Amino acid sequence: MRSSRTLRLKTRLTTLVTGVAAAAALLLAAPASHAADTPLRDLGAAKGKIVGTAVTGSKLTGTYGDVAAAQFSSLTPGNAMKWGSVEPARGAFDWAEADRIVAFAQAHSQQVRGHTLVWHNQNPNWLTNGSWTPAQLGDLLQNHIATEVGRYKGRIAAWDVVNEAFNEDGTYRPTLWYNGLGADYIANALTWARAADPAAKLYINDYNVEGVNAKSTALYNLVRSLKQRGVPIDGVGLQAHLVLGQVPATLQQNIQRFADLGVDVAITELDIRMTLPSDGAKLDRQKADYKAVTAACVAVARCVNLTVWGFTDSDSWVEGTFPGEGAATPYDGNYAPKPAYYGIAEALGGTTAPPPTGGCKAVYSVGSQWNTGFTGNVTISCSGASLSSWKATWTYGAGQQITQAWSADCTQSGPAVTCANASYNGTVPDGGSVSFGFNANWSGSNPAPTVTLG
Ligand code: 9MR
Repeated sequence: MRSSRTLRLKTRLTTLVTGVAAAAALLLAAPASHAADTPLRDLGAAKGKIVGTAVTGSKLTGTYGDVAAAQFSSLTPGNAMKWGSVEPARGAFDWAEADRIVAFAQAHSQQVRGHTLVWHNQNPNWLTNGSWTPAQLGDLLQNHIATEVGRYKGRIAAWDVVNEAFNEDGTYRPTLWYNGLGADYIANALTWARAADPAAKLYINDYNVEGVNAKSTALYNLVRSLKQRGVPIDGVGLQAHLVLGQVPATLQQNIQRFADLGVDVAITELDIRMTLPSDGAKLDRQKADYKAVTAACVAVARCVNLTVWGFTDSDSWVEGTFPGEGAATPYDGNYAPKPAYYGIAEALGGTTAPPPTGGCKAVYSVGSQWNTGFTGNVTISCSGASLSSWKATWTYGAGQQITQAWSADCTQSGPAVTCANASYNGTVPDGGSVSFGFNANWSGSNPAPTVTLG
């Protein structure tokens, strides 16, 4: 415990240093830096809430890993623990990505939400194409749960045991499981999961159950009856894949009614999509929506976890699934926090003002660094403003020397660097961003310069 705490502190320190580099930004409209903002995980802790994100295991390095570790106190594997991922061929298991996420979480003092054991999607072909008697199907499911939950026993805070069991009208979804085993596949799955890891909290998870409606009422009735029967059920997951401007008015009331049944509630897969392209007004609306969802969770003591389904727009399922929609997460594709991020922070009691609207800014960061060289990146982003051409300038304070640049025309004279847009990337639209990169030499120290945008 002590060593993982130390590790986390070290990581946080690294993140802080990176954050200081990221703060080397100049805002055209108003100078402000947010490097000292309290991370979401700490704001959440002060309110008794875990703040999580879905992650892709292979991406947990560099800036993606830094942000995931610094900001979130819980990770959910986006795909890595699904049956099709862990047992693609019968009896041949692949735990690599799931193990990696669990190890990362342990190293950064984060919880893991296991996702998901019983679902109608992302099952292996050998399972879905097989023909099974009910007894065989029940055995397969029991073994799957015992194997996966058993493997991670003691390391998973909560399991989404059953995922998406209902139709929109509140009837049971006809799936492999329901059709083969009847509605009690749910109670059995919960019982088997409890046997495999008595300490893990066991959830039923679904979408379109955020407000009070036919589907959430069916879920409510199921949880009530499971509790009455003594079936182990600890929580309800409200996925919250929402559309801009459509946070259900009954969200808090709905969370409360589940809490009143004596179960925990988690917002498990929050994202709020908009029609692309994004612009300042939509991003502000999205901020208000994220803030409203977070506030509803904050208002109910038993709402224990608020998890976003990917923290960056570069790691979101939305654009691939809803053509023309996207920008659904709290960070843009270049890891710059969007207004939505500050919506979450404010609802968790954060006091730092959001980035000023009506401006463009340039953020300098060091990607990788080795003994003599490093790769740098500058991201120019606009909100409530736009650019048709740009020039970023800075002065190196420790003799750094650029050797090669891409996506910009860079010249260096002594310590003075000037980088102008290339022919194809002068336009930075409202709500958009442009990045360029470079390789450079350094020795002794490599302090981040302040970038001026002109
Ligand atoms: O984010 C997941 C995406 O990468 C997969 O392609 C998709 C396949 O169905 O599943 C996504 O995650 C889903 C989650 O497991 C359950 N709720 C809905 C999520 C978005 O589809």
